[in-house]
Amino acid sequence: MKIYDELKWRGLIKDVSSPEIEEKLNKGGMTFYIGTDPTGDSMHIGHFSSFLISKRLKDAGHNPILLVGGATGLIGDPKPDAERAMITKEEVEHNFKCLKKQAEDIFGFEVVNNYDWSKDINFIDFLRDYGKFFNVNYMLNKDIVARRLDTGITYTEFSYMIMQALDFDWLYENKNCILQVAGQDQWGNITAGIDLIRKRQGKEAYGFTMPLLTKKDGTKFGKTNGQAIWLDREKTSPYEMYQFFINVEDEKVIDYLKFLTFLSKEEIEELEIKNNENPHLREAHKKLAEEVITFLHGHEAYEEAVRITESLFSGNIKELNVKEIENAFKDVPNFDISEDKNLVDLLVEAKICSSKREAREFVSNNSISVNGDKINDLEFMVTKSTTIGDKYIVIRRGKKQYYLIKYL
Ligand code: 383
Repeated sequence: MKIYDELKWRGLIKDVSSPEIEEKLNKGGMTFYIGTDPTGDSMHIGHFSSFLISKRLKDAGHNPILLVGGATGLIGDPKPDAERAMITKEEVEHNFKCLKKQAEDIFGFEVVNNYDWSKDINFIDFLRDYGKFFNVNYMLNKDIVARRLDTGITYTEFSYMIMQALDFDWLYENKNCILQVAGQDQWGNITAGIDLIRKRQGKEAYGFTMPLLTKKDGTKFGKTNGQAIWLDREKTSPYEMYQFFINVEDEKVIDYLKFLTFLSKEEIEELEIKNNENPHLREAHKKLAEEVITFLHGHEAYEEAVRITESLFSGNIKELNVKEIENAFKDVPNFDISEDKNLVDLLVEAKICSSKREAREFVSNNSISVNGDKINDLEFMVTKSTTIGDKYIVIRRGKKQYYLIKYL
């Protein structure tokens, strides 16, 4: 399949600046760029779905540049709802370093910083050399600015599109970069760049956007309990990522496979049939988790995530090592002990039960398990030898309420 048809089939084309893009994409040989701002110290799944385009286009014979916006990060791309809080220069610098490393590690491409060419432009030159090409009326009509007029937008954020346009203009002139790619929220900024290049250099540049990934109800994809799914494994462990993908909506899993993996049309169509016929087997979900986690963190991390999941499911918690326990129970309530304890007392002290009476009841009812084993002995002692790896005791109350006890 030609690259343009493949991108279309995957649902990765939203707006295109010109019908010529199809032919240009299929031909290969274009230098293109995609950018991100250092507003945080890690990218998340939303960034990932767009940045993957760099690999897809590279495989089709184009030449990628990844931009991390050390300059634009200091200004802030206007959001539709409200002005951003300004972040400190130190923070932008720190985030920049993290994102640059992350982008290089994950995608393996050259990363450029727009601070390098923006920092020395003085205010007077800026207004003379760039400001003159921007009609205020044109700027006011850009979707994102228009949406902010009622609630207000500062001059700082209003100027953002000029900075991004200036980047495209600079990359065109200095790196022969003729295409910019991004998520659909960037359409206004991309067209601002194309227009600037046309006016200032008299050249034709191109751009296209991809749709944002959404859930069934149209809201943004990529969060659990309000928390983003980060690409940094210290922030979202491979196990957490596995849980996230295993639980995505059946109706959307095929879309996510198209967006987030390199599986072929045939492979995805086969998974689609399996998903329709036997959704409870979750084969499409499992493959999605496998592909993304292996791409980001390697095969070992993926296998560890599966092992944790299976151990929790079967109750074989003792099979897990200390690291896996820490991973699996990162977010459950925890409690430290430094001496042997009667289980009933521990259940009360660790607030797993609200009273001794309740604790005894739970234990007698077979509702408490320690490291996966049901304990119904009211005299049971939790000791060092109960621990996994000399450190942890996992208590489960009822079907799935977990608590982590650390024996200091
Ligand atoms: C800055 C300077 C440029 C080109 C791009 C930029 C960043 C851009 C932006 N991008 C988003 C971000 O940084 O704000 N103004 O979080 C997101 N991107 C990508 C994609 C996306 C966009 O990093 O749609 C989601 O991930 O384009 O929201 O010269």
